[in-house]
Amino acid sequence: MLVSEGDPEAKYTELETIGKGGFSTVCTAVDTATGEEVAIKKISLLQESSTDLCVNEIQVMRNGKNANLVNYLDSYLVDEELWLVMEYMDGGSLHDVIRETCMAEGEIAAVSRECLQGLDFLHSKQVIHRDIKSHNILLGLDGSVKLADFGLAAQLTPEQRKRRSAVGTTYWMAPEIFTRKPYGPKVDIWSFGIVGIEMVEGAPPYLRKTSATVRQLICTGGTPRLQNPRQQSAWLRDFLHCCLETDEDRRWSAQELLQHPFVTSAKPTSSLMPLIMAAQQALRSSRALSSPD
Ligand code: 3AM
Repeated sequence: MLVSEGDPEAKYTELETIGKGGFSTVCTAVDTATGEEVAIKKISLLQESSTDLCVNEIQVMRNGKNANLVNYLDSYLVDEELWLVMEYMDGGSLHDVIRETCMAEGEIAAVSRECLQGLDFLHSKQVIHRDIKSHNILLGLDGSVKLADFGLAAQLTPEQRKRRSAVGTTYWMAPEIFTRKPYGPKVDIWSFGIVGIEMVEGAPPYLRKTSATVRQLICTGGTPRLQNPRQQSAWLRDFLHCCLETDEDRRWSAQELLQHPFVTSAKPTSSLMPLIMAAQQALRSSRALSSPD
């Protein structure tokens, strides 16, 4: 019931593979009828757990049409794979920008506003993303910023208003997940605070530590501190503090954070274009250097 009938290999002409994950491959393709470029995520269904992730991802994406979420287009069953067709984000990920460039505060604020708009939308539909990190924030060359990868998302219901299972990516996970407390949408806000630190410092806190140590530090270390706080404005520091409040009840919601002066003073998304282009250029150069043929 979730997938479309028909042969996607006739509808789309594949171009190139852009990435590989555990059980999935992402490639670019062109819709032969419209000429529109799309991304196709091909997920192997041979693993039972990947089937659950797929169903989850399709359900969230289908109901999640919003300017700050990667748009779902279609899905198909092809042999033992599920093909998820979505809009192609031609500017790479925020992780690429963080790795290859240095972001100014106005740019950090612009990315924050766009991501918080996406989170506000998801949370208004009682959906928790549960894997917010810079790798899952995709960019367009026009400066657009969208949340991606809904495989771990959870739909809350009136019967189940909180979740308990420990999922996510360690460095970005909120303390209440590790302490096994029932948790809600605010875990995404903590993770976005960690993305804020990535944008300032180039990496999440505790990156070089073992995962057991990271877990312990997140549970007991309080709000992670910036390495050189005096280099940032008071608004940015306060914004991060509001995201990284260890007490879930005191942590701000996406809606509240959209009113924070750091966010309301953000530059327009078009200001991100030079940064995104610079990151893409740097990545192309390093790829050319590592494979000169
Ligand atoms: O391997 P890297 O990090 O370069 O950003 C995603 C990741 O790239 C990219 O595919 C790789 C494997 O997940 N990706 C996923 N969805 C995408 C989309 N809709 C996408 N790139 C562009 N548009």
